[in-house]
Amino acid sequence: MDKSICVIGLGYIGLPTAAMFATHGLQVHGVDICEDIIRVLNKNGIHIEEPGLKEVVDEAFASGHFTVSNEVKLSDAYIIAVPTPFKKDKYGEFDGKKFKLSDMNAVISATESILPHLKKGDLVILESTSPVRTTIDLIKPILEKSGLMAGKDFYLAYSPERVLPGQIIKELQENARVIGGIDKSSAEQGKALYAAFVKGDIFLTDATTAEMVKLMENTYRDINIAIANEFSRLADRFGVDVNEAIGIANRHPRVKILNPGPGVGGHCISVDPWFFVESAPELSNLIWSARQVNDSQPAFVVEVIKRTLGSLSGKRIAALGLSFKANVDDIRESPAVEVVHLLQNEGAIVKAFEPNKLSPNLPGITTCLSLEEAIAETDAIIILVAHSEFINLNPKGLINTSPNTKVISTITGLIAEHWEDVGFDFIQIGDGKSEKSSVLA
Ligand code: SAJ
Repeated sequence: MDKSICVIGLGYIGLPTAAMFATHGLQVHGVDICEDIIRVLNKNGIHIEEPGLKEVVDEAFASGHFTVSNEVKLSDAYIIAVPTPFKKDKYGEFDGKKFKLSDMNAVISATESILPHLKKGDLVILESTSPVRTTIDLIKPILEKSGLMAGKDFYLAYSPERVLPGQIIKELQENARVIGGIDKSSAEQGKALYAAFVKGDIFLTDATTAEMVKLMENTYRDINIAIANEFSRLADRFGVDVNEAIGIANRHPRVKILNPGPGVGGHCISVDPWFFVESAPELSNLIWSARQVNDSQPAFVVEVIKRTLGSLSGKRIAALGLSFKANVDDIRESPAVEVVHLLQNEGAIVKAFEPNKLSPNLPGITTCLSLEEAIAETDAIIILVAHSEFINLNPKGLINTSPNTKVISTITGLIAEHWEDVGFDFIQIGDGKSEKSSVLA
């Protein structure tokens, strides 16, 4: 295929997608409004920590098929991959309860930036996760301001990204992809484009179904994590070790409970279910409740820490991990950051360490450049993210740096005995040890 593509938004999805097209022979122009991102990329740097991404971006530039700038360029296809966060200062309300609202400003500006270039035969694809009906009700009318008609003069489709941060390069190629067209030809044009690098199956449907599919996937996961988190609270109440109980329950052939943790973060699962609530609050009770459980999990973690340490005022705490999940550098909507803020609100003196982002821009949070610096002279070490570095920690090597320190883990994967054997007081959130109401006590 000899089409030229403009990818608008060079974030966690746009950059790998653009680079992937370029390394598969298409002429790609990447656009981002952030001048720093363009400067870094043009200097052979990269602004995102993601395994294998730097190599693909280097290869894309070396091929001569990839350019980047702040301006949209005349192309045959346009892919919109900009963020759809929620509004920070405005909420919806239903039945006396507040819900979060999507902020579609970036999608609107990206779509408007295509307008001066749009010509007959072009293909426009929205990748950003969006409320159901966005393609038809928001994107189509904006593009038709050009005087061209969607479906008649140009093709328009929705194709959500479905890749897992940490495995983006592999999943971009191997995952099944859904392409929803505003008509059949738009979906087929989308398929012809993505077939350049997608090895997984490509399913064609209409745009609104594709939007619903994407929201259903992330909402399903959110609800499943919420039940795991709720089980951790119940186990805590009953003096049961939640991970042992989950391990046994999961031996049932039709049960697969996920891992409880400090909460749900990132730019996807903690945001997308709200798009359903926003559009139909009267129909989304379960989805709404799951969001509330996951959003309040950091407060539960801090409750357990308080029970373990007593008053947190003046307590010195090392917080290990700040990213929203294991082995990524992304701190957006991170429950680990929320835990640190809540500890500080209780008067704790927190030193944080994030191995994948040594100096994150987090005003008010003290970060350390090494693990040793973070854990020196502390009353407690709180493990907030299941980074491989932390899972593979050797407790023997730490006991001298931090004697008399309690270790509180919010993640699954650390083995209590390894810590206890060398003298640490080890508590796992949901292990039922910090609550004295155990049925066995
Ligand atoms: N988490 C738990 N317990 C678990 C699994 C995850 O607490 O058992 C937490 C993580 O620590 C993290 C959050 O949930 O804070 C979300 O992490 P995740 O790995 O479940 O998902 P994301 O946000 O990295 O990526 C999701 C994926 N969606 C699904 O798995 C249905 C990915 O495929 C999507 O492309 C991505 O959202 C997206 O961009 O929408």
